[in-house]
Amino acid sequence: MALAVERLARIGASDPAVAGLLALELQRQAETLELIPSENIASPAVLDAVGSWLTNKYAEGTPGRRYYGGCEHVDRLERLCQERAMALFGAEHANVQPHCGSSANLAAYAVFCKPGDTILGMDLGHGGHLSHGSPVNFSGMLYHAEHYGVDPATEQLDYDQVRARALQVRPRVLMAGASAYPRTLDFARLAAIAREVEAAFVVDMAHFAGLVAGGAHPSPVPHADLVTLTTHKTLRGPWGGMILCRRELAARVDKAVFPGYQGGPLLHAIAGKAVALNAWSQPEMAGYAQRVVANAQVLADGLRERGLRLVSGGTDTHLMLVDLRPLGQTGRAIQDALDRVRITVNRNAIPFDTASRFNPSGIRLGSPAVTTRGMGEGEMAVIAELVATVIRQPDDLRVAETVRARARMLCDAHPLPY
Ligand code: DSN
Repeated sequence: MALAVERLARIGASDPAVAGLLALELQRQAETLELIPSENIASPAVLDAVGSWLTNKYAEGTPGRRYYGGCEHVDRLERLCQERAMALFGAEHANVQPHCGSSANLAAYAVFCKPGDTILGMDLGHGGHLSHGSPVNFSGMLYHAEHYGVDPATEQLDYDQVRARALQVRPRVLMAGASAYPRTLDFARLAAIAREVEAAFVVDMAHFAGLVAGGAHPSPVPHADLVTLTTHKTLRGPWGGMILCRRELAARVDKAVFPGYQGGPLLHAIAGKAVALNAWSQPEMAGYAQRVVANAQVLADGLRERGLRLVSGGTDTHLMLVDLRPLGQTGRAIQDALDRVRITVNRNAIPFDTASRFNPSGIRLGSPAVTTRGMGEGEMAVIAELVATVIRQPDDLRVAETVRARARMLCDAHPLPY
């Protein structure tokens, strides 16, 4: 914790209130098994890059075409980040400026659509994302959003149904990708559907970008017109977004990001993205991606062996959804019970859920953050046991005490890198 102590001392000298809250959050992270599948642990080098003096610089525009002076070094930095992204994912162009996944998605729609045009994405309740056309999100307000979902029997995508829906609604954009879908997607099949209905094919690979980077998941890049991603999930970078596309779309993508949706790029975040992308050139990162998937398998097996029902029966990726209805439990109660023992998950709707979004019928778990802490299959088997124990006895205080102590032992044996 030497790095963190030094940083906290510096912040504390100027602002003890903020330093105190940062210290508490650091302690929470250090002493918690983090199973939220969209979270991860950025390296100290990424944190240092994000916490740098690049936060002082304005650079609206793109490298070599800025609206501000003094951009010679940040131009090189942004180009370096773009080159690393293109090399890692085999893309012809990368825009590394999106502040987050949602702004990357909004820029993506703007490349192909006018307001009011039809977009077709996966239903949020079936695992999609707010920015894939939810009526409460700008994507659903600006565009005419239609949705496809999973098959009720398999809880997996039925590509014939997706095709039928696409033929019915004739979207300008077919959006694939999800935030709570535990299976890999057939990108070739989806691309063929998009071609058939003359839609642009966009893939949001925010959740599995790191798995693609490490070769543990099929890549959408050869199949899609445009790919969006976030950099803070499995990719292990700073909070942020990114867009990959073919060369001929580069100018339209760049214009959609700036001036379309954003002003000045967050150069400190771009520095962090560049550092994170560079880490993927190290051979051990492929091993990391494989371990994330293997660890998720062990977690899923352990939960199933203890009688829990997983949506779609399991996982191919880093995440899974547990259906709590057979146990008469709800997502909120189990999320809270796990919080009490310092295991963090998030409550989540499951396909065809009739419960409210605030207290849905499932929880979502994943392996990226604990894998980054160095936990392997042995630890995942223990975590499965702990999670299943709490799900079965959420209100038993003695059980909670034991589980909390065992979770803490795992955390202490695998400290944060700060
Ligand atoms: N809300 C994020 C998640 O947790 O999956 C996706 O943006």
